[in-house]
Amino acid sequence: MSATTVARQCTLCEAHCGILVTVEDEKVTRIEGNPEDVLSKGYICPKATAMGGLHHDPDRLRTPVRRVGDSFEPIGWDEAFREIGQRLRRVRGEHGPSAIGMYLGNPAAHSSSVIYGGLLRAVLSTRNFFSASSIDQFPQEFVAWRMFGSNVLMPVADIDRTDRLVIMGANPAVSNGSVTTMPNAKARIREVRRRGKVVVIDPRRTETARLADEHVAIAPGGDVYLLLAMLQVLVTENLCDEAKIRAQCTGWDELRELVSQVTPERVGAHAGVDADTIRRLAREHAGADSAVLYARIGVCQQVTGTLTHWLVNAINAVTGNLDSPGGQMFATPPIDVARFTKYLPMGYGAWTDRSGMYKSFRSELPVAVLAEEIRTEGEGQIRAMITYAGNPVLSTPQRGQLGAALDSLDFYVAVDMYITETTRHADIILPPISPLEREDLNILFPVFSVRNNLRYDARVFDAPAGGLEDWQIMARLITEVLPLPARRFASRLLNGVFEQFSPMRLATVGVATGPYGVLRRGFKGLTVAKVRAAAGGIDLGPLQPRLRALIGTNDRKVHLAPPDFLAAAATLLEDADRGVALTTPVEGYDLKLIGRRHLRSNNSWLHNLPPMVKGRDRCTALMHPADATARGLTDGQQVTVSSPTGSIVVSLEVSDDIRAGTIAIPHGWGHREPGVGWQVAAALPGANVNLLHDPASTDPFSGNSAVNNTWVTVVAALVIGDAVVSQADHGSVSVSRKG
Ligand SMILES: Nc1nc2c(c(=O)[nH]1)N[C@H]1C(S)=C(S)[C@@H](COP(=O)(O)OP(=O)(O)OC[C@H]3O[C@@H](n4cnc5c(=O)[nH]c(N)nc54)[C@H](O)[C@@H]3O)O[C@H]1N2
Ligand SMILES: Nc1nc2c(c(=O)[nH]1)N[C@H]1C(S)=C(S)[C@@H](COP(=O)(O)OP(=O)(O)OC[C@H]3O[C@@H](n4cnc5c(=O)[nH]c(N)nc54)[C@H](O)[C@@H]3O)O[C@H]1N2
Ligand code: SF4
Ligand SMILES: [Mo]
Repeated sequence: MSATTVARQCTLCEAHCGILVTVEDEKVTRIEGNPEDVLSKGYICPKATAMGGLHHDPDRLRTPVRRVGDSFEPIGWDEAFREIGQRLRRVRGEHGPSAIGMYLGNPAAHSSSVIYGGLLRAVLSTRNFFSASSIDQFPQEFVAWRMFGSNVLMPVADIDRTDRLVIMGANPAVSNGSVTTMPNAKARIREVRRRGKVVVIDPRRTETARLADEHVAIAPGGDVYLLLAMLQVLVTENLCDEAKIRAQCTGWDELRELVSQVTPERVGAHAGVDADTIRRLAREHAGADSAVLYARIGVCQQVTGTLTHWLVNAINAVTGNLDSPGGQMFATPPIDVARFTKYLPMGYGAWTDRSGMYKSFRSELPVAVLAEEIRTEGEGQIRAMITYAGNPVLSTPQRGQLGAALDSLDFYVAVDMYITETTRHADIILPPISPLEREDLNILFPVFSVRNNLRYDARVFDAPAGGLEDWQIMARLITEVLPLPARRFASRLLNGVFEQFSPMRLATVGVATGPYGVLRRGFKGLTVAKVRAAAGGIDLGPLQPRLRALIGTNDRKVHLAPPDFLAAAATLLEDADRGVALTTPVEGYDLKLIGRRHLRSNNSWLHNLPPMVKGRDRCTALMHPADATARGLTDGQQVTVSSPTGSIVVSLEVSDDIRAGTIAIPHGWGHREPGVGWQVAAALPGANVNLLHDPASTDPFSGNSAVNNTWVTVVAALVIGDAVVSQADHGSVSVSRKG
């Protein structure tokens, strides 16, 4: 058999690295980096080969399945959609549109099918829409909306041109960048070092920190104090770009007043960073020709998520680094999403969850209340669910209640290719075809890329007969939930119409009418046909200053000092002066738990592929030697980690890479539930760290889950013979074999 090689992208994470996939005899035999890819230039990480592994994984579902008792049996697509339609319509008829909830997970954003996911959400018009965004970038979107007038205007760090890169709460050497798409972040960081300086602010000496010139091991949760004090130094030492600020921003006087008394000496101890370092960080940021402070989920998943990202943007703005090369910029993507979305209402507080604690933001509710909204009886209760490409049982804090909540539903349909900890509770699971069987255009991530670009995904395998893509599944769900007269006839008609409007076709129109498109630039302009023909995509140049064109605030200025942000910061400072800081331990708990990502893992769903899990256990608690010694604990030992919310057992990894007083455990593990289809993952299950996080711990502005904000204790796990006895899973004692 001859081999064929196809160029496309790895769609596992935001980097979307260009890959060359070689197929022999219907088998993927090699996956390499594509040197012609305009953004990744040949780089891939070890996860790229998982694209082949996923395709061939025997545990991946290839047909819809229906629950029968405790197991699933295959059913046909038509039968599945008919049943789903009947049951969803019944729930809505009896209880109204909000009785159907929907959760959209992370991989949905990695294909253009997400357009149809959005359409389904609109057609459902439910108040109970949730997504992984509310345990991820919600604070950044919230800040973008309040400062720049649109949630899409999350600025990109122009790292390829900056002279100074300060990374706060992100580990791009492992994650390859997020909300700043930067495949091969390591090489880009090395380039910044050649031009200038790289600083990493992180409680752990991460893979990124090892590449940097300087590592500041901040106390978890201390960033807000550090940033306020940096601003104080910038203001009192007159290090700000006054002319640019006056031209670009409003709120400068209010911001200055807030920070004027926040000296590094006053708050340094709360940040866990000494005053001299804070002063130097501020002076160096102002002194560099260009500088960018780039922050991501380490500081999003905090009760101060919104405040921290506000201060990050403010520091970049007041030092003259907003909307200029080497600073924070906005991309010019081929489909200029930010141009139209700035007119969309954010619907902030248009409704709340039923407890009244959480406001809707961009017309969705924080995932932190998902289980509660299913469990709490009465008017407005969720009685049916649709999940699309998400695993919230593992990926979100729900006090371990979400599985049982999903079981209690009248009906639950999951769109996923695996029987996971979440989808195992479904009545029907609808699997899309494998990513290698779909053709696509990367339309979302050029909005956040470090260079303007457009890249295409060719099919490696023909779509199997009868297989559906996610968007086709979404389209069929839409026709089932629409109130149609003469249903059978009308839905057939509508399905025919949808088939003509594939996301690829829609994108073709979007690109043609976009900033580089043929409609604007004539025959030399960009078309999808040209991108298809270019095996590594098309580079559209470096980021350009364009805030004036994009800004959506009423006065077309950057809002440096939203009054509610000022008030919240003032309260934090008063509390800190009283000795109650976010870094002060709570009674009975003495270690701060943070998260950690690994290069061969991607949230919860690559643990079923042997090459991704080989080697030693990675679901460990990382602890500083001083903390281990103080507790009489040793490396490799099984320990019980407990918070007021729950406890789990993991093995201990002792290392001075982590700041004393802090421990780090990765999320996405805990493949222990019965009936899950992941056979490889079940053999090396790890533990679900989200059982430790209190769902009520959230950023008060956006409702984002504050999973880097949990105080815990760690003790030796009780071991009897070769079994570990743990108080895990909310008090129920469980016994499992060691190792
Ligand atoms: N404690 C803690 N929790 C966290 C985080 C943390 O740092 N700490 N990080 C959070 C973040 S940033 C995120 S993004 C979330 C992720 O949270 P989720 O999006 O809820 O979960 P994933 O683990 O990404 O699960 C993705 C699911 O989609 C399925 N899938 C994969 N590809 C496709 C596809 O093409 N189509 C369909 N239909 N299904 C597909 C997979 O089989 C898997 O079941 O986790 C969050 N949870
Ligand atoms: N290999 C791999 N790559 C991935 C993913 C994956 O699971 N695995 N997930 C993808 C997804 S969905 C996302 S959203 C991105 C996320 O990409 P990143 O934002 O880079 O995420 P993390 O690697 O979790 O880095 C967060 C860092 O914040 C630090 N941190 C924790 N608490 C604090 C704090 O209080 N202050 C400061 N300053 N730092 C703190 C942690 O130690 C950690 O190093 O990665 C994407 N890429
Ligand atoms: S960084 Fe790795 S997982 Fe992410 S797109 Fe590139 S190869 Fe795929
Ligand atoms: Mo994420």
